[in-house]
Amino acid sequence: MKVLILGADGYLGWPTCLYFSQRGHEVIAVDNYFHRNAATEHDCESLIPTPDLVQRAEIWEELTGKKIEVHIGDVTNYDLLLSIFKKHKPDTVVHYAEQPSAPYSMIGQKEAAFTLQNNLITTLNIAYAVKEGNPDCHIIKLGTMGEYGTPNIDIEEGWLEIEHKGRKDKFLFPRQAGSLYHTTKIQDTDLLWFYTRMWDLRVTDLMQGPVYGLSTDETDLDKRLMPYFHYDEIFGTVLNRFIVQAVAGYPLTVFGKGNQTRGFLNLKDTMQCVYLSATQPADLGQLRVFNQLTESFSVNQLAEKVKKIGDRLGYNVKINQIKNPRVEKEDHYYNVHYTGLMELGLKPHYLTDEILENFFTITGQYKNRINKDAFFRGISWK
Ligand code: USQ
Repeated sequence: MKVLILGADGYLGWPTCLYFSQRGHEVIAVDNYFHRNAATEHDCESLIPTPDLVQRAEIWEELTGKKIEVHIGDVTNYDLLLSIFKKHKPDTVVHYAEQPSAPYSMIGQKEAAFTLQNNLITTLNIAYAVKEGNPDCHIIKLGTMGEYGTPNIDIEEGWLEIEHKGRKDKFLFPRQAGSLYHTTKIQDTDLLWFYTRMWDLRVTDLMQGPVYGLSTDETDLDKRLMPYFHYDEIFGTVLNRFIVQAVAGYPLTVFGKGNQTRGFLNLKDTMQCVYLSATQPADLGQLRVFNQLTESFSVNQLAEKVKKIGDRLGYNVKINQIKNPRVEKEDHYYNVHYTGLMELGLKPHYLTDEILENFFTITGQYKNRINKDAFFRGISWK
């Protein structure tokens, strides 16, 4: 398979490049270094020293003899994207080329405008590049569980059959986002659904929950191959932040009551989900939606788990409930259906004590690089 990975330098993008390359597929990697530049601008660099994408591809080739072709460029530039599509004719495109942070999208007008423009134009360009460059190409888009919000009914896998005044039809599950970033993910699902109906695209939309971890079989080969790992308030996800906070001796930042519940998954399982979707693609004219999570936890449950293992390792972990800077329900119903990826063959790595211990061990090696000022800046939703 030829796989085009857009947003290849990011936390998920780079391990995905390695995962496909290791399994013998031809990988073309594209990134514009948005998140590196934003991390420098906001003083929240990766915990782990991370060579740039070109250097990492060279390191990978030295170690394995496998080549990843890198293009540094912006997917909002349609001519660039189309030329890549025409040159490589990918079988699959994996779309990570979005501004991925809810807090970033809520900083102010400039960041909101960037998020809206970047996330919608990249998605639009991909739909056009597939149509004009290789109409058979399977689009795998990273969506988010946050598109559904926290409704007071079960969350189905993408679609909902509705009976209204004696008639039935099937619709995308109702969505109500909790940040501008999540709103753009709803909008890009809508864009792809529109063009799937118009042009018979084949699309898989992976509605992913917050990811944790910094280790895959491929990134473990060499420290220089590890993912760009955020623990800061802007780009870090909650469990990744809690582990680094515990290592730094900083009280865990539980927002509000901490009963907010989300569906989580290990970084290794993101790799599996994307790979299983690519090797068993959607049909032409199908928007296939999978809910991408392996288990649900409240923020409090995560904090307790981190404290238990951290204390056992001698970190004396404190938990601090702070005023929630976000606007979100702190007590809510949460029951998600997610059987589709299991049916494709997903074998989950659940959040065991052993996985947490291993996470502490790796993170502890970078303790002297932790910037405590990045943990909390109070980016407010109001
Ligand atoms: N939270 C805390 N303390 C923190 C950080 C977060 O209590 O220090 C809480 C938040 O208030 C929220 C929950 O933890 O209730 C999850 O927050 P998060 O920062 O881990 O995740 P979120 O902002 O929702 O976004 C992340 C990724 C995004 C992805 C999304 C999946 O950055 O790209 O789409 O997870 S989901 O949350 O299911 O929408």
